[in-house]
Parts: sequence; C-alpha cells; structure tokens
Amino acid sequence: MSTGQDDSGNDVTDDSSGSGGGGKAFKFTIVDGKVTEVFEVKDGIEEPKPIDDDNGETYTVESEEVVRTEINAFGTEITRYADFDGDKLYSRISESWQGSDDSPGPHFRHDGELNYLSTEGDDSMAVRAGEDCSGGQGADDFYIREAGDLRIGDFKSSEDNSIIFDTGFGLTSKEELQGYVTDVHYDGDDLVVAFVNNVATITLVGVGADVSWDDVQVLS
Ligand SMILES: [Ca+2]
Ligand SMILES: [Ca+2]
Ligand SMILES: [Ca+2]
Repeated sequence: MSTGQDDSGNDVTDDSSGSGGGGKAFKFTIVDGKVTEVFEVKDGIEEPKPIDDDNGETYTVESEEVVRTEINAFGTEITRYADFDGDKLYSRISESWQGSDDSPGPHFRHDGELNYLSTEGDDSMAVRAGEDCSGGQGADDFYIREAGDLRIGDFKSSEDNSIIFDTGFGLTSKEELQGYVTDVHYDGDDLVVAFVNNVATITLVGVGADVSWDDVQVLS
C-alpha cells in the first residue's frame, strides 16, 4: 500500500492509496464467476489465504465487487472488496456485522455497512488501527469498534461529524465510557485520548478545538 494520504478523502476511483483498505490489499482468482483463490498482498508479497477452511466462509462475485461472508458462533460478518482502478489489487471497501443477542461474542449495535473509503457525502466510516481514517466532506460518522492506536484524520464538529463507540462490550452511556478514559491531552493541534491500560488511544489529527463530548455517541 502507498502511504500517500489523500487529503480530500474523496477520490474513490483510486483504491490503491489514501484512507481505504485498512492497510491491506487483496487479490482474487476468479474462474467462471467463482472465487477460487484469495491472496493478501503486503509490501508486494502475496500470501495465500485459505477459503472455507471451516465451512463458515464464502466468497461471491457481485458485479464489480467480491463479497466475503463469514458465519461463526457470534454472528455474520460481510466484507466487500473492489478494484476501481483495474490493477487487480482489491481494497476492502466496507464491512457489516449482524450478531445474535444470545451469543457470547461482542454485541455490536450498528448493523449497517461501515465504509473504508470515504465520499463527499455523509459516510459511516470504520476506524481501524494502522491508518488515518478520513471521511472527506460531509457529516461523517466515525465508528470505533476495535482497540488499538486509532487515528481520525479530518474530524470536524463544525461539519456535524460524530464519533460513535460501538465496542460490543455493552457500554450504555458517555459517562460510563468517560470512566475508562485515563488521559486527554493536546499534541500540537492533535487531540489524544487514552483509555485504561492503554488498550486504545484515539488521536484526532489537527482537530484543534473543533470537538467536544457532544460529538460522541455510545451504542455499545
Ligand atoms: Ca486496485
Ligand atoms: Ca464524507
Ligand atoms: Ca467530514
């Protein structure tokens, strides 16, 4: 993956750079409309990934996209991949999760799609460790579902952006979430929020004063 950052966050025709994909690219061998091989590509090296090794995972081809569906004891995860620029390298473009309430797993509340690539409109973005997540123009929602060192590249309260915690661990209020915050400080214009035991930090790059707890929602 290129480390070049697409500052606009709006160019969805180029899936090889910018904020999409969570730092990974994928290659698929497609024969007669069926995915027969999957490779993860990192730094130009292709690693084969097993398909359906546990009978829980299927790949289908839907027009220009490859769709991976994984069903496990906790729920169903659907990941979509696309290759907009035709270089055979696919990026993850979205994920969605549907869990069952009586499973022991994480109970995420948002069951719509979360996107890796932004548009000029209002996006629901998946914030993943490893890259700055940018929403581009529009009133974007940034969803926090995993721990790690998370970075949001273009948070703007004045654009009606929101940070939505959907951790799956049953948090019910901002007050409860704030109980896990151990440090909040500015590093230049970047706001850094640290959580207990350093399980996660969230950095709002260049946000300055354009954010408050009013921009935060807690789903789970
Ligand atoms: Ca591509
Ligand atoms: Ca947007
Ligand atoms: Ca935005």
